[in-house]
Amino acid sequence: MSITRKIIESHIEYGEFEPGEEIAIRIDQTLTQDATGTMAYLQLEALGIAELKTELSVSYVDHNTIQAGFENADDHRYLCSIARKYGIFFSKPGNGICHQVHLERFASPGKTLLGSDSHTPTAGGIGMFAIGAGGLDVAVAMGGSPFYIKCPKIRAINLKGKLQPWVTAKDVALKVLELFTTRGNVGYVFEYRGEGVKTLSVAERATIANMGAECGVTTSIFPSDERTLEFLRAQQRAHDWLELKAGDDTADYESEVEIDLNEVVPLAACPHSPDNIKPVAELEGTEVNQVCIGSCTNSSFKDLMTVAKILEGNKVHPDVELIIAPGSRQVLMNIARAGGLSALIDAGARIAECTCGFCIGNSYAPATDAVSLRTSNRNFKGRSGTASAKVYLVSPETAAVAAISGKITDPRGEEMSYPAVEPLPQTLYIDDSMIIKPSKKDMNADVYRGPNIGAPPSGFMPLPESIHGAVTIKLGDNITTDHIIPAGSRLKYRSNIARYARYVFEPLDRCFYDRAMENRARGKYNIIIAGDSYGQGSSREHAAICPAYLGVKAVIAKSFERIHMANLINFGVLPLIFSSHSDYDAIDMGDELELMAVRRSIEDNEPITVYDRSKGHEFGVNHQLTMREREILLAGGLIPYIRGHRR
Ligand code: MIC
Ligand code: SF4
Repeated sequence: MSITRKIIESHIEYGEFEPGEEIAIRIDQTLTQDATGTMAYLQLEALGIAELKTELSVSYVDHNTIQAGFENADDHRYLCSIARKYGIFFSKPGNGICHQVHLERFASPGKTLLGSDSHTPTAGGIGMFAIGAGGLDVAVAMGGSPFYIKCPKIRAINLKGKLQPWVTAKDVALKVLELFTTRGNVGYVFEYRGEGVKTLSVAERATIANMGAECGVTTSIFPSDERTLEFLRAQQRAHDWLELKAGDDTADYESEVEIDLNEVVPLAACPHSPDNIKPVAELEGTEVNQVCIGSCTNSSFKDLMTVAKILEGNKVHPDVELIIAPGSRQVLMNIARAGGLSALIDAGARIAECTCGFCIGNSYAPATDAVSLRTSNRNFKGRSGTASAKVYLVSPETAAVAAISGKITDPRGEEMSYPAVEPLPQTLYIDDSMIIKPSKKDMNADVYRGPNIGAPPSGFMPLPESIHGAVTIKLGDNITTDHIIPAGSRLKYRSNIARYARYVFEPLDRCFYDRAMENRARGKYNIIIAGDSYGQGSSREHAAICPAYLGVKAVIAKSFERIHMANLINFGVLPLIFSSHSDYDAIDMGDELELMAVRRSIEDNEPITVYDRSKGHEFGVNHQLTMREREILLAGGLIPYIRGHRR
């Protein structure tokens, strides 16, 4: 059996292992981060969940840590008090990025993890079946309900050979993106196997699993072997180890590809998409203004020690600013003990907190038109906080070399020999004092709610018989959730829907909010038209909640990404698919649409007829909804659906 199948079959609570069919799996662990977590816990409370049923749940604070104003701090206090009430581990701000800390301290091979962040599959590096989801789905899983997904198709990625000096796991992740792009991978698991796997440490595997999120897969997973045991031993968690390997029979795999690690070269994802891949050699000479090293993709001990060794005895180029955000306090403490931190400071790096920071665009935004080289995983236009910036995603090695030379440089041309740093120090220093352990749940504990803590979404209405609305915006392909609802400086409103909703589509069309409100005031629904791969990127359910709050009732697109589609359904917004792409071409912004007998069509699992009143023509739209999803939509969303089932 494949590893994927082994874990799914040992956790299945509904359905059978049949790719494409709906299944529900038991969730052993959950994680939340603050930017999605406040809403997740507000919904947990609203659902009246009194007790957590998971083996372990952790609440991290790593995204919203700027604290320019009371809002972030209010959220942190709310999260801390909720953790105490429910018996959840609470990782304080500054302790690190959720995925890095979870890998170090909690992730276990063979178990399932559901996280309210799209990079939750990072834990696939340790052999965990780890999936990203919206906060509401995570809240429901904390209450003990299984998680529903389409049983994945499995693509085997066979690794052979060994990476050459200066070529890294990040280059493998970028190679995978070059092969499979950011679209067309919905419903897949990328399962890594082959001789090459054992040449990679857990941190390197985690880097590759992390960026599977950019392909849009359900998750990525590696075997659990001797290298995994090595990692867990260093973390003093050998007891969490279990061997996990796939059999020789490849019948479970829908397809197989081979990557020869010897052949991989340093790569870069060029502006403005993680799949716009070019060899670094082709970009040589491009002037660089900013270099940012860190994020949940590349901030392990090895990553940062390698950077430190490259920078040792050098200075950051006068025209470059170098920002380094260690992935966790454990990494920071260990590079400090190993002398790496002083090498970074000596070279002239700006040392940032162990948080997401630059990656989410809430700090260290580049200058106008600047070229920024980053080791993070997303370079969508404007995500850095500067719309005109050009962001390239590269390995820490390529980033460090550019920080010295001031130009994009193929690191293989370096005179120095490759600093082959061990994955972890001889003795790993571990101190969990910034993780507050739940003593035991205290349902009477006070929950702190400052003025930034709004109410969770409410007022859900069952799906109407028909929908009369206007096309409020017409979009192209590859619209990301960063386009739908920006993070960066707007992040602090995550727990305040009415306020945050003002920024829906802000990066694309600043008038969307006014138009949507006007339609809503006139009793008309808002309808979004989009191209392929709508909702790429993050798991933020605000990209569904905020449009729903503005009266968006349907998105008609050529195709959807998994997590966003699930979030739309959870908040009662219909994700509909054009039957014919020429209908997309015919439609314009402002067109008045009538989705006729929509309720009945959803009940009967039939296509829906749309009448474009402005153009005077009809067209058909489909959906790819399971029975449960149709029931959720009929009820008006997951919360009313759950309440209905309790009655
Ligand atoms: C991201 O990398 O885009 C985020 C910020 O981590 C998101 C979560 C969020 O929007 O809060 C993600 O990846 O899910
Ligand atoms: Fe944080 Fe960036 Fe990772 Fe998202 S991708 S969890 S913002 S470091």
